[in-house]
Amino acid sequence: MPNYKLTYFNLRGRAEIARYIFAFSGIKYEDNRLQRADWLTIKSTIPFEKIPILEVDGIILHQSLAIGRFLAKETGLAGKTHLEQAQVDAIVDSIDDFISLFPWGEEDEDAKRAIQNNLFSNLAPGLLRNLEKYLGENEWFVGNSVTWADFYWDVSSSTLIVLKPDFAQNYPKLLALKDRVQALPGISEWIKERPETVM
Ligand SMILES: N[C@@H](CCC(=O)N[C@@H](CS)C(=O)NCC(=O)O)C(=O)O
Repeated sequence: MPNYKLTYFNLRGRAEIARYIFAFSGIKYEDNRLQRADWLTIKSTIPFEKIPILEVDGIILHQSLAIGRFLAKETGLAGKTHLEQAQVDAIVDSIDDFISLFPWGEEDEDAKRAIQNNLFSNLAPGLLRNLEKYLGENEWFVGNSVTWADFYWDVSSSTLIVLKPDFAQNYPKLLALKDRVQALPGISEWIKERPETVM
């Protein structure tokens, strides 16, 4: 088993997808959570100067979804065939397109709230409707077993629910999928034991 070190802030954010995969798969890793001051001193030493990064036996991977996809492939959570993998990736990307529109770094609180409100009012319903339709009566988004797309829905929607508690309230199938993910072995324990952070 390689030596894994995941570096991010003390947040769920863009590292939580990797942490879910580690938790579900029972893989040990170092969960390195940086204070902002420490980050500023090491930022310039990191390729592409953004976190999360995952060190795999000392090789640095960046981009949370590249990290997630790599870990999913290593652990059988990426989809069973190339076709399923493309379906899984497309769900992850559809969710990420929306998440990436949020002004996470905006310091003007009024401007931030206005952009968020616009996204929740105008774009969220379409995404949620499409995700719920895609899931249909199935247990998981793709194929007949859980994949990291299901994990990504849970971690992403949990952050969005912090910003807007009723974000997914009209989508019972998507809420039930969150419950199924959160009840999975490894993940349910992780949710209880992880550091408590707002995001
Ligand atoms: N698309 C990248 C985004 C990486 C990113 O923007 N990371 C932020 C934290 S979520 C960061 O490093 N911020 C600190 C900085 O830019 O100095 C990913 O998914 O990993």
